Amino acid sequence: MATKEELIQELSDAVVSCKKDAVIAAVEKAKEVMEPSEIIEKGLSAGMNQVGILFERGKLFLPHVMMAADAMTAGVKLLEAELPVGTESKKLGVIVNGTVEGDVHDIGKSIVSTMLQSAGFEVHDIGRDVPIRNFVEKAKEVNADMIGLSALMTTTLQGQKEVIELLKEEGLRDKIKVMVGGAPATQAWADKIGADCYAENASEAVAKAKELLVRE
Ligand code: B12
Repeated sequence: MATKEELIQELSDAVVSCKKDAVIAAVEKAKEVMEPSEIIEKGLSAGMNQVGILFERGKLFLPHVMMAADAMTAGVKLLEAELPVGTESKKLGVIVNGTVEGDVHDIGKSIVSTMLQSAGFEVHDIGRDVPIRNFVEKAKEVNADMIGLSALMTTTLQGQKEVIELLKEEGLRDKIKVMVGGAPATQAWADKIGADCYAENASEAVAKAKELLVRE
């Protein structure tokens, strides 16, 4: 029987190998002893980060990154069915979540949506490369308590600030909280643009959303 550390390594290696079959096999094995959120965060995401490092160093090329992304997505899809369905009779809050304009990275954003949903929030995932105005329009349409903004590139981070500015212009800033995330985002950035919170990963996003939206 493999140890947890070995399973985590296998999950990560499977993503780096860019092979969907290897990822699915590793997830099936890990499911027996690990929680889905742990498989995603400690195993699959670690592998994807490794892919990012190899890409940066010129050791992997874009087609490989795309294959690794596909393989990771297949693993996450397999686990979605295992995540608890939000069982609260009353939803914890309504959240609109998406990746800002100009940015097609959506793996992390989708994990955040899935985890928030399974924690009991009503989540409206509006996808990737989403125009600034659409975040605000969707939030109005569904009467959102919070907007989640993902950005994976330094060049698209600015979009998070623009959504906050548009909320202010529309007089909605006091009613709608804003949570930012994505690899280049930091707590310092969140403070600078006046976001209500920053979360480094999906588990932290759930904890922070609860802190901000759930009142006993
Ligand atoms: C996979 C990947 C891709 C895939 C994306 C597939 C997809 N469907 O998402 C593809 C191949 C399409 C791609 C394309 C490009 N990519 Co790319 N990509 C990556 C890579 C390797 C991994 C990203 C990832 O999925 N990580 C795994 C997930 C689980 O982690 P995550 O996204 O960080 O999400 C977690 C947290 O950040 C957080 N989080 C995420 N979103 C949110 C939202 C909220 C509200 C909260 C609270 C938290 C939160 O929680 C998540 C779960 O724990 C990164 C490298 C890296 N280190 O990030 C580069 C990277 C982001 N890409 C990069 C680049 C340059 C590009 C391209 C421009 C390449 C090109 N020359 O065409 C294009 C971008 C096109 C565009 N307009 O967007 C650069 C960005 C550099 C920069 N300027 O900052 C990076 C950093 C690589 C590098 N070092 O050069 N890419």
